[in-house]
Amino acid sequence: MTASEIFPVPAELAASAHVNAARYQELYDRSLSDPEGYWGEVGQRLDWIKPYTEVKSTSFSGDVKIRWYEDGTLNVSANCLDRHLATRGDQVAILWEPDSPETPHRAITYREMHGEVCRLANVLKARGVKRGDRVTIYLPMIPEAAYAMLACARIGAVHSVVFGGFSPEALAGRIEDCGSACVITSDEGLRGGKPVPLKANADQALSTHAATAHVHTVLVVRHTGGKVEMTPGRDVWYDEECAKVAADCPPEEMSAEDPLFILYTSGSTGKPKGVLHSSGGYLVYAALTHELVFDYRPGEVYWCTADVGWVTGHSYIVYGPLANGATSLMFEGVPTYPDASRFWQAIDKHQVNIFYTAPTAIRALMREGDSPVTSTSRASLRLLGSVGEPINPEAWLWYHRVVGDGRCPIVDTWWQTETGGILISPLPGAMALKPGSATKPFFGIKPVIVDAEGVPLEGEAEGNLCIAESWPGQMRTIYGDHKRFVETYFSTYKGMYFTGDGCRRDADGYYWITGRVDDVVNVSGHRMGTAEVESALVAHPKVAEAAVVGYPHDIKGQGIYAYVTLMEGEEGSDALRAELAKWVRQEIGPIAVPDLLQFAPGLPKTRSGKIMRRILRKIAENDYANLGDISTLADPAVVQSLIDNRQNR
Ligand code: 6R9
Repeated sequence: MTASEIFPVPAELAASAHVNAARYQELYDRSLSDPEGYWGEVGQRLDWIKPYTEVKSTSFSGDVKIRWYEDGTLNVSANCLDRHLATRGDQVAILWEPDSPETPHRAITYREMHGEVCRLANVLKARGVKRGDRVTIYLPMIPEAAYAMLACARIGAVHSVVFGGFSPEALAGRIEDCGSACVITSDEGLRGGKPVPLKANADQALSTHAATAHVHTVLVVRHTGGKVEMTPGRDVWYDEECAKVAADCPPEEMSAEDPLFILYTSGSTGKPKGVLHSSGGYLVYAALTHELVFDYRPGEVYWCTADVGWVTGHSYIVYGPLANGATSLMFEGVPTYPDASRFWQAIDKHQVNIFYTAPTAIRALMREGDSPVTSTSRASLRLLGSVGEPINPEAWLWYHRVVGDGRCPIVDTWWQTETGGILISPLPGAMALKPGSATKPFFGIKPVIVDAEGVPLEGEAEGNLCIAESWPGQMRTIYGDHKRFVETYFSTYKGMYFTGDGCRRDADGYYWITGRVDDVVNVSGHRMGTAEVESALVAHPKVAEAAVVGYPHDIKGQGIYAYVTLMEGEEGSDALRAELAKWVRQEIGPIAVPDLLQFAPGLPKTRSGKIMRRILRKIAENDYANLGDISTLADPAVVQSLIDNRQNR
């Protein structure tokens, strides 16, 4: 199987990259043996108002305390903007590519962005927003989203970005949980040519939830010009308010440990958790990983396709790139609008050098065949990245061969909302690549694979992934619920951070994330990674995407239920079912063959592209009454269609 192929570091890259193999080993060893020394030096990449003298003060036991650069003070927005003005004030900070290629793009320089952020910071102050207050940002992918984040950082307010695709219900819950008194939104968003009624959603959230009555200000960006209702006193136009204030706003001096933002993320149980990140440690980690993992060089155009409502957008569209003085491309639209060539055309248009996207997008585009890609040049591309879920070797190889013309290394970056930045990933000048493996830990990261009893496993091993030592980008707590923080992450395996992911380490010390451990099925006593079965199914030429879950089975304990989306133009049939069963048997073995296989034209996905297996599990279990909250799905209608076509035999 080609998936076992190894892709060596291109010689030219080994010579020119920030980090080569020898340097990686040297720095990695040092970062573990002398974390104070290593992180103390690295922290100096930021501008501190008062330099830190204490680097690390962390404990994973008892009450769990995580503090980095504790006595230092800084301002995050000054680090992302002001300090670049003297050297690269006229360089583009944000390159904005709109939903439609017909709409003109925007190029905002560091100097312009500094003015925009200062004005907005002054507007927030004029509306009574103070240091420590929470501000909810509910915006589409427009530059104002980045301005809003940095304006909060400038005055010491804590932002909570809520993905523009979330429902009024979800928005209200998040406003309520953190008690934010100000919401920044826009008239409408635009995705794939369709308007998204953001202001109307915000109105609905605020009018139907009494617990949000403390919201005193809704700041509305004029984006599409769509008609909206304005509640006098509460609602004001962003442009009108910005015109009234000065374009200068001195940055607030913040402690390294003051919170920078809250970002809500779902766990396996309960309501979304407000993951809280710090100012100093978070920015050090986001900036360092952005520079080294993407081997970013001054002047390059870097494009991360994530949404700012997702942690990837926080760390790798806004904070990391801007702290590094990079040019960060922000895209408003979707990969398939107006057609499946959109990404590749935008790469040519803006001469993008580094491109970072998610496996779900890669698979969706792969399904459209090679010609939408090969009709473009992509000669500017140098490096590709992947994030969000395990990338199956089939998609990896296509991304490498077709999108990257076989010349661009792929960094498969494993991390989480909780980790703030990338923890396991190739450094492209240092690691040979194995398709489907996130390869090796970043500096300071000490992965530990444990068995079900929590016993650390050495060498080649498979088990649950924990991290033994803290790193500066780690979340500090769950907003308002430190007890839940300790219970969720530090009580399963004492003294270690538990990631919730399964992982295998091979003979070369490479890490392979096998998916959430809650997605593992046990068939007749055999442990089976659902991702493994999915990967096998997707490797079949007629399959575009697959999601696999376990369901109760009388004899085997658990059976395997597979939902399969076929390539455009393919028809589901019993013959194809049998063909796929045979295929999986060949790829992995008889224990991996799905017991039930349903052809599904669409899968339930969050707007960030993650398949919601929780829902698929319920459908597989015939438990339709307890589907839970489906409001966060990109297309809630797929759920009924899946139920209607459920397989029983
Ligand atoms: C950044 C982000 C975190 C979960 C994580 C894991 C999965 C992310 C991955 C990956 C395999 C990768 N995940 N990147 N699995 N390989 N390169 O996605 O954060 O939304 O919090 O999700 O996503 O299961 O635990 P978040």
